[in-house]
Amino acid sequence: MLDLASSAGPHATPLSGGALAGTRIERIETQIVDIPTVRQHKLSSLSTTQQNYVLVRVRTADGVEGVGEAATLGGPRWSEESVEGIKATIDTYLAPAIIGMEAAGFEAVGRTLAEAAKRNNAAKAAIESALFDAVGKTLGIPASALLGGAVRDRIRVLWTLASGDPEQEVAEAEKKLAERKHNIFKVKIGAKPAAEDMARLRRIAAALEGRAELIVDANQAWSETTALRCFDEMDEMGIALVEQPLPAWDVAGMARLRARTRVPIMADEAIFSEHDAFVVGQAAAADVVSLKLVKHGGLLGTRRVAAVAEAAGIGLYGGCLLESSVGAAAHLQVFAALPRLDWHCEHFGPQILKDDLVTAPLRFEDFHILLPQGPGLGITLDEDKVARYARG
Ligand code: MUC
Ligand code: MG
Repeated sequence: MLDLASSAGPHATPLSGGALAGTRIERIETQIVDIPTVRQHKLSSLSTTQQNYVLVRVRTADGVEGVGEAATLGGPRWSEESVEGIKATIDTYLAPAIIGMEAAGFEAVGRTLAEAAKRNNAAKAAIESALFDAVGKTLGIPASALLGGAVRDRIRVLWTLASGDPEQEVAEAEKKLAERKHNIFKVKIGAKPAAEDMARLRRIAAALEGRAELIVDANQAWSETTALRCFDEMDEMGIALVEQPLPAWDVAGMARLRARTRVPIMADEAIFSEHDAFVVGQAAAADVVSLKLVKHGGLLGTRRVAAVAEAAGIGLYGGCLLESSVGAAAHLQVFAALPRLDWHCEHFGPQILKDDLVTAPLRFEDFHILLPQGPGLGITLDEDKVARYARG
């Protein structure tokens, strides 16, 4: 059997001829862009007023350019990757390893990237997104068609309340409801003592009662005892889902918590790889998983995690890291092709940015985000905007 990836290295044998004959990867370029947010976004361990991305452009032999994006949140504080590190890793290790390979050989490229660098999932995800964009454009089909085909053209989308000021948050939620953009809200908690967060949540829950659903994200902030106390209160308030209440490593704690509460638990930072999903599933430690390209290393990795989670009875939620329309579009392409996505998605990123990087930003309509139409990821970079927000 001819092995196309490992021994072949940078000049793997072409996988296919015909329409894909010209998808040999010729050039990969990276660029850091910084876009301010419309307000401060506060998580348990970080606060930010600008989003930082690495844009990746892959050019194929026949001149097609594919685009991908790696998002970070607050530098290397949400996960270990920063835009500076992502750019350096791609430029120095990942790009040279796959120049000359066929863009359409997604699995072969993925294996070569895995050999070139451990983890670095956001960096790998941005490259893979650009490959899907380039191949989709080459064939004139959406990336979702390369993943089995879309089963939905829109996804219910929630908004995150994260200023930390409950009065501002109620006003923000009211505006989103009135605009019919969002009627599920995720409240970011964990930056303050739990009692203060519970009071804040009560205020928001009372104001929106009967008109919106609420979920919360503690971003690993709590101990098991704090979580137990809060879960009872949140159950009373009707909170629909609690995301990552305990540190990512505390899978056993999540399982104990889950056994003692009626409020469903979502794993976010606890599940990066499909192996993590297997461990969490085996421990019965979560009801739902938040899927993100930056965690799973790309569209194919996201599908692998989704498959393992589903096999363990864990529901799927379309997570984000406040991507621009570029990164959000890549997520929507894979989310649209998942047979089930029971817990909706949170790709509000393009709406929290003061500006976007594409000529036609993603559309939000009637509490849904729409899958962009068109080949590849379905978006086109606005080069003026890219130049305006490019670092340096
Ligand atoms: C996270 O932990 O879920 C996604 C939405 C948000 O407000 O923060 C991010 C990261
Ligand atoms: Mg989260």
